[in-house]
Amino acid sequence: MHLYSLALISAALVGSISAQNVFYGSFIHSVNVTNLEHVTKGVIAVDRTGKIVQVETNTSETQARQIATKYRVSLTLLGNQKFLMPGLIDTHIHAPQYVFTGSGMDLQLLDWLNTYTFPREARFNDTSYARDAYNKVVDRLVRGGTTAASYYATIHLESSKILADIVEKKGQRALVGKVNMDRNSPDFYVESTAQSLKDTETFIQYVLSKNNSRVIPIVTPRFVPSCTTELMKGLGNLAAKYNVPIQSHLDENLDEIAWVKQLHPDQPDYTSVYDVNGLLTNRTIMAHVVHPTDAERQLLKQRGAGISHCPNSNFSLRSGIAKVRQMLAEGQKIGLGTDVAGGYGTSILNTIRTGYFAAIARSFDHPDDKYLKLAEIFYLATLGGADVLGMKNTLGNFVVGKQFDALIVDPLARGSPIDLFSHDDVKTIFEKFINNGDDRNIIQVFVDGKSIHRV
Ligand SMILES: *[C@@H]1O[C@H](CO)[C@@H](O)[C@H](O)[C@H]1NC(C)=O
Ligand SMILES: *[C@@H]1O[C@H](CO)[C@@H](O)[C@H](O)[C@H]1NC(C)=O
Ligand SMILES: *[C@@H]1O[C@H](CO)[C@@H](O)[C@H](O)[C@H]1NC(C)=O
Ligand SMILES: *[C@@H]1O[C@H](CO)[C@@H](O)[C@H](O)[C@H]1NC(C)=O
Ligand SMILES: *[C@@H]1O[C@H](CO)[C@@H](O)[C@H](O)[C@H]1NC(C)=O
Ligand SMILES: CC(=O)N[C@H]1CO[C@H](CO)[C@@H](O)[C@@H]1O
Ligand SMILES: [Zn+2]
Repeated sequence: MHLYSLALISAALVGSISAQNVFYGSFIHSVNVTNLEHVTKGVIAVDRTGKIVQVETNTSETQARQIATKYRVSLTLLGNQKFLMPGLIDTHIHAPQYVFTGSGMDLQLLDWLNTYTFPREARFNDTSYARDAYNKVVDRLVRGGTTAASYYATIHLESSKILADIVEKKGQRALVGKVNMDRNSPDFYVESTAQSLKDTETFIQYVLSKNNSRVIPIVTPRFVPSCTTELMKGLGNLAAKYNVPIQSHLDENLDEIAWVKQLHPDQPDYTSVYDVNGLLTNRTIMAHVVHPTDAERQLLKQRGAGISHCPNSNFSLRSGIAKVRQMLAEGQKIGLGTDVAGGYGTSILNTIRTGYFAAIARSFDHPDDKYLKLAEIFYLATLGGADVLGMKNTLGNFVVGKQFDALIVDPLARGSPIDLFSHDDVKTIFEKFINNGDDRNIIQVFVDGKSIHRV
């Protein structure tokens, strides 16, 4: 192995590659959808811009020290129980709905929107209320290990800007969208088409002017029933003009699908309504996709759109269970979403567990859809999520050249819900954390190599 010779590498190389952090210990990450790699005695070196510059496996501590010396930094030893894993990715979350997360689970989608969601979101016309709520939700996500999220804000321009500011200040990575609604909405929570488009363009320009690669604007028509064709077309044009991503909801609930059919009898299906309005691109994220037809899945694949699987759907709002096994086999882009507050919590760890049970429940009714393995669910929560956010080449696992968005997990942290035994190896410890761990175990969170949270 060439590791010993590393110490001899000339100062010239050290000058060109610098690291600010070199970790030694265990790490776990997805190599691909089926291959979850558990590394012990691993080294990960991260440079000042947060880029991973070196990854080694099966290394002695002496060799690791030589690598750290090469970069002129001290070695961070993880020890026998702690491990590194990629940051978790939430591809679908409504930030304002955090204020009622975990309550109001008694209704199905359309009644739930009118009864709980719209009145709560309407309050975000008050910027001080918005600031308080958005500070809390972003803190909560970061503590739970969500390093990247795709947020819906509300229809309000000023509050949406505040969400983007807060994400930037706290160092999380996010897509942030001002929501658009110009029809079938209550009087107290609706915009005119012209105002909606104007505010969206202002919002996009505002976020782009930050010139911060971690905070990106995303065009966010709420869903077809709440957007006129004129608005959808205008939003499609804005997404193309500024080359920004798009997010919305698709095929979540059977009543919703029937409503879209009634609103757009000229289109063959729900997916096509987005498509003809320029809203289905390779930077689009569609949430749910529980009941797509074969033609809709083909169209999603053809356009390269991503799917946010929100497994909580069938359990919280009783919408149904997505065909994740089938869509993975088709090579669709899929990640996980909490769908706060249709989903009852902000935790991606919890969404992993719900996703696991959702797949098992589906396999009972559909024996051909084999339930998902831990490797597959973990992929959805990390590398798959990165793919959906359009960041697969820069995020999602520990590969040289990618950005270091990562968590240090300590199974023995203060108050830990996990106990360990002498026979627990790294694989077992990781599984215990995934199934029983929580934010007490996430002792440090990095985005772009920068520590944004430390217990
Ligand atoms: C996943 O990676 C492993 C080796 O690391 C490889 O054997 C396997 O074919 C890959 N699977 C897919 C679906 O790419
Ligand atoms: C790790 O290193 C040891 C000692 O050099 C060697 O025996 C072992 O085969 C290596 N394991 C892997 C997976 O490379
Ligand atoms: C904000 O919306 C609420 C609820 O619809 C309304 O009562 C209030 O007057 C609005 N406040 C402002 C400042 O527009
Ligand atoms: C945006 O940031 C990049 C990289 O940090 C920098 O090179 C560029 O000059 C910045 N552009 C503007 C318009 O500030
Ligand atoms: C996405 O689509 C754009 C424009 O249609 C194209 O230029 C780009 O290469 C595509 N990107 C990917 C990753 O397919
Ligand atoms: C609406 C819908 O598809 N609901 C499903 C939720 O999950 C259960 C268990 O798999 C199914 O029986 C329901 O049909
Ligand atoms: Zn949603």
